[in-house]
Amino acid sequence: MAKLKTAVLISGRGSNLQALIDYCQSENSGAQISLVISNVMGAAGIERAAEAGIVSKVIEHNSFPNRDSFESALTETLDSFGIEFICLAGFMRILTDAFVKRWHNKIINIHPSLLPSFKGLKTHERALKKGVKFTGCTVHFVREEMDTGPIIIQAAVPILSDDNAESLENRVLLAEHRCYPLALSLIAENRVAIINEKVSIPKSKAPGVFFLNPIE
Ligand code: 4DW
Ligand code: GAR
Repeated sequence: MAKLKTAVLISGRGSNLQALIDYCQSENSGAQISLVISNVMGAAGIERAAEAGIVSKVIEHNSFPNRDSFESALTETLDSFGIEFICLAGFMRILTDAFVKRWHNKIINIHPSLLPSFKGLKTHERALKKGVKFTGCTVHFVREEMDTGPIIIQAAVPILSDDNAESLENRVLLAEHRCYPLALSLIAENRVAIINEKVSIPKSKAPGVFFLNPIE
């Protein structure tokens, strides 16, 4: 079976890109990363792509007069590589309605909270401030409205009493690196259906228990 030709869009560190690269390097992966695009020059993720022998392009939003012309450049590049699917991995530019429509059900994003809680930025600071005992991460299809769209997979991560934003970020990142490749693999294997804007993954297993935090 042909592998799903995937582009990963980044703006920075690229640790989720790395997790996707590692998954796609396994022989029986259903997806391949054909292109990495960064809107930020010098983003660390570009180096990760190079090390894996993946072509990367820097398309700086700053060098375009508006969002539409920036996105035309994105689309032109994506089309020239025959890209079929897009993963946003720490990509920090809002995509316009037109772009999201053009790629309907073909763009996913990873977000460092249990959506719909803590949309937007500074998720870990806000989760700590609220005092919730679990946070986590979410992989979801991208819709016009930011941080919405059918949820594919979530991981719950406990918040410990001595956590700060950095320790919590590190724990959530471990979960992100498990979830993102899993979500892409489920999609590439055609196991993800969207019915009435909800994801259904037939025959997937769920933990089927509850978790306490704290315990005793
Ligand atoms: C996201 C949402 C908003 C901003 C940055 C990231 C989350 C993921 C995402 C990226 N692009 C998206 C999404 C999404 O969920 N839905 C759509 N597009 N449609 C954000 O506010 N970015 C601002 C710039 C920040 C910066 O450059 O530092 C912006 O003005 O684009
Ligand atoms: C990740 O924690 C990702 O969930 C988050 O940015 C980080 C990127 O790290 N994304 C968002 O906040 C989207 N709104 P990475 O570059 O190491 O993958």
